[in-house]
Amino acid sequence: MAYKQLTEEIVVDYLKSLDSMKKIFSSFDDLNVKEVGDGNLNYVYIISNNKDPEETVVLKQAVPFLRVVGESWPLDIERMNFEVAALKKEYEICPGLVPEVYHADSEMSLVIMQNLNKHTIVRGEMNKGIRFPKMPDHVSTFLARMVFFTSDWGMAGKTEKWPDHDTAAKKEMVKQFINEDLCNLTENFIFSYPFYPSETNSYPPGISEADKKSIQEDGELKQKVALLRYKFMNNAEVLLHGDLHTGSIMANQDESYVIDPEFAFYGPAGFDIGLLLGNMLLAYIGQMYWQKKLGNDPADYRRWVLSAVKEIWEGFAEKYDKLWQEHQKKNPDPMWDFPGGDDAFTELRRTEISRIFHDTAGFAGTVMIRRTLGLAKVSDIASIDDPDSRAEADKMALAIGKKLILQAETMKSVQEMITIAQEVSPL
Ligand code: ADP
Ligand code: SR1
Ligand code: MG
Repeated sequence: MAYKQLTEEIVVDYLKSLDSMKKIFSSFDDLNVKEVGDGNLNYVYIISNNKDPEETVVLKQAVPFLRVVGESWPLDIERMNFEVAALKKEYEICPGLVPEVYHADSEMSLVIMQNLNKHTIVRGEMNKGIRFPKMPDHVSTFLARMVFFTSDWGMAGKTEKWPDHDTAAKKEMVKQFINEDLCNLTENFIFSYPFYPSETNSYPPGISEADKKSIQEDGELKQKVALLRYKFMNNAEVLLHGDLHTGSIMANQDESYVIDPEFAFYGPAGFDIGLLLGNMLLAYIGQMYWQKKLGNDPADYRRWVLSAVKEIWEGFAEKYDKLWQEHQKKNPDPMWDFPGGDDAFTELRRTEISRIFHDTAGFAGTVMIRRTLGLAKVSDIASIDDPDSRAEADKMALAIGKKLILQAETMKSVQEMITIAQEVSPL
C-alpha cells in the first residue's frame, strides 16, 4: 500500500485490511483509537477493543518531517525500517525487555506492536516521584546483552569459511544499520548545534550570555565534544538503540521495556549508557524541585536516582564481563591459549570496560548540555514553572555536563560521576 498518513479517523480501516490483526481483534466494530505521540518525530496510536480492552495494539507511523519542528524540516520516512529491524533484533537478544512486533509495513512506514498498557514512560513518572526499583537491573541487562552480542567480541565465531574467526555477520549488521538521516540529527542536535550559536538552539530563560559562553567558547571542552562526535561517527562497535533516555523506557514495579529505537545504528559501545546516565542526572537535578513540590525532602528521592545511576553502570559492567567469559568458554578464542593467557584475557576485559566507561561519561555530559541549550528539552527540567528554580537547574545541568566531558578520560569509577553531580548539586 502506497504511503498515506493515517489519522484517528482512518486507522481502523487500515487495521481491518490486515490478516495479522484478525488474530488480535475478535471484532473491529467497536475500536477505540487515540493518538498519544508525545515524542519529537512520529505519530503513535493506541487502539483497543471497547468490548475487551486486552485486545489492543500500538501503531506507530513516521511522517515525512520532524514532528517537533514541522514540515519545514523534511525527514525520510524510511527511518521506520530501522526502528522495525532494531525492535526485532533487540527482541531476539533481550526478550521481555522490548515490545513484540505484530506487523510492519515499510511502504506505509509503520509498525504495529504490543501495547505496553500496564507500563508508563519512566520520565513522566519520575517527575511525579515514582521509583522504579527494578528498572536499573532490567536496563543494565538490556545494555549488557545488546552491547556484547552485537559486538565483534560477541559475534566472531567459527564458520566453514574462516574456521577460527569469522566476523561476516557483524559486518552485515553494520551495513544494514547505516541510518544516515537519524545519525545526522544526532550529529547536529546533540554534538554540534548546542556548542555554537546555532539558530536551532533554544536557550532557557534563566541562562545568561556568560553561561552560554562557558560552553560555546571553551576550546578544550569543544575539542573533547568534537572527538566524541568523531567516535560517534566512526566507531562502528555495537548495535545501539541510539536514543536511550528515560522517555524511551516504559516500566512498572515489576517490568521494564525499551521502546523507540529508530535511531539504531552501529556506534560506540558507551553511547546508549551515556545517554541514559546523562538523562538520569538531569532527573537528579530536576528532583530538587519536584520533590519539594510534592512536600518531600528531596534528598531521599535524589539518593535513589544516584543509586540507580550506580546500579545501571555497575550492572552493565558486571553482566557484560560475565557474558564475555561465558562466550570464551563456549567459543574459545585461541588468542588466549598460552601460559598466562587467562590473565591477559582478564586484563583485556578490564581495559575494554574502562574504555567504554570513559566514553559513557563523555556522552552523558554531552547529552546534559544538549538538553539544556539545544532544541529538544526534557520535562524533568523544562517543566519547572518557578523561574529561579528552573534557572538554577539549567545552570547545574551545564556545570555537571561540562565537568563530565572534561574529566571523562581520567575517571575510574561511576562514583566519580556521582561525586561531580553532588558537588555541583548537593543532596
Ligand atoms: P517518537 O519516536 O516520536 O519519539 P515514541 O516511540 O517515543 O515516539 O512514542 C511516543 C509515545 O507513545 C511514548 O511516549 C508512549 O507514551 C507511547 N508509546 C510508544 N510505544 C508504545 C508501546 N509499545 N506501548 C504503549 N505506549 C507506547
Ligand atoms: C531535534 S531532533 C529530536 C530529538 O528527539 C529524539 O528523541 C532525539 O533525541 C532527537 O535528537
Ligand atoms: Mg523517537
